[in-house]
Amino acid sequence: MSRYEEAKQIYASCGVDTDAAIARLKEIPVSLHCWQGDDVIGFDHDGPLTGGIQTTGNYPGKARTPEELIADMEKAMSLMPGKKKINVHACYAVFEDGEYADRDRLEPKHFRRWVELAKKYHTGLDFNPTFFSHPKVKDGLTLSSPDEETRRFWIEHGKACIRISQYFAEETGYPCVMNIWTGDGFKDIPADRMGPRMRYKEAIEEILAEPHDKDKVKPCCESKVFGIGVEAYTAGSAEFALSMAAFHEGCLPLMDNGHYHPTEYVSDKIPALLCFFPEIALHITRPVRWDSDHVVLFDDETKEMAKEIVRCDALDRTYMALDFFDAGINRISAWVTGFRSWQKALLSALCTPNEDLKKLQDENRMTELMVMQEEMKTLPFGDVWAEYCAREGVPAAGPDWLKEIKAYEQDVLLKR
Ligand code: RNT
Ligand code: ZN
Repeated sequence: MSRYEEAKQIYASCGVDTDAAIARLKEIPVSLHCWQGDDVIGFDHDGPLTGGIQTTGNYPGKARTPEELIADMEKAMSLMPGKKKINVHACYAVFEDGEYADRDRLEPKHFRRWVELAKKYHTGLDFNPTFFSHPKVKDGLTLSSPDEETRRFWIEHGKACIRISQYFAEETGYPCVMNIWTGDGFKDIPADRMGPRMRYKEAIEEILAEPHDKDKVKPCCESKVFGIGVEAYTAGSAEFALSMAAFHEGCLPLMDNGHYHPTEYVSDKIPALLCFFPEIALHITRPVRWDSDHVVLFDDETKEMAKEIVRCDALDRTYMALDFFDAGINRISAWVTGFRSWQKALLSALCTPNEDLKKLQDENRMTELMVMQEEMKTLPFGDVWAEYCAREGVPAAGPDWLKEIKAYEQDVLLKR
């Protein structure tokens, strides 16, 4: 018997059908963020990354052009099992020679290259207006700025992005999740906390009023607790973003698991939101002591988030996107490790006898529940993972795929 056959039997004795788990996982789209490949810089400006987010490290080989970024992304995708969507930020507009459009003037044609890429992989695109790294960010504010001209510029940017999202959905045939996140806030204690939030609210309302098909474009509002240099006040706080989504039909709440106090768990927030929202969105990251955006690993909280989505039967109403950026390691292995980790988390959740465990809870058999949950952790999961990778045509074991990336580093990245 092969290792997989043996593992399959062991799982079956716990009431888990590993073949069914593998088949289901293949169909779950996970959005891969383009911004891991170039440290969140994009192609429309020369300046640094701003907006309260930071990349650290200076590993060689960063992508500098659309061609390089797309080549790197394709290399990464070739080593990931599972269904990928591609997540693009507005600052990744691809201009023809001599062409340029500021963020308020962006058009679908500036993103044709991304549509081509999505079509090549028979997949969809997600989108993000870029409300940072731009001279029109005034005193750290965009949509919440008291300056009319500044606010107008960014509202026009948001509207342009709705049109581009609609174009993405129409071209690819997949809905486009469009996430609104700004770093708007203050370093020190403000005198007016409500004013910026009222302006932010009205600005988002204007953006949402841009005509779009609600089945095709899924606008989201992402909250945050604080950013670097913006420690005292964030306009788009948790309550703000959640209420925005709750009170505006068609607007989804987006939770990034780096955007809460370290003792809070997004795994616990997922089922809470699912009680109320038909659909929710996630940014999956790994916060180390703060919103550090480390590469996602197969760790406890990552597993717990995946478990909640699976056991709430919410795979079809949760839009999952990765959001991390590490400039201190090979960027392609960062992408691959993060994507594969989330795939492992989903597979492990699908290989859990959720109904049996729920029953133990409902019957208050908490001793058995604890014992069972612990026993599940040492089942031969690695063999099921290896089988999934084999069926998806990608290498299962780390050293194999890392070898490929090392060769690419020698041949391509180090020559940049
Ligand atoms: C920042 C947010 C946001 C960004 C991306 C690049 O803290 O998480 O989602 O990471 O838009
Ligand atoms: Zn995020």
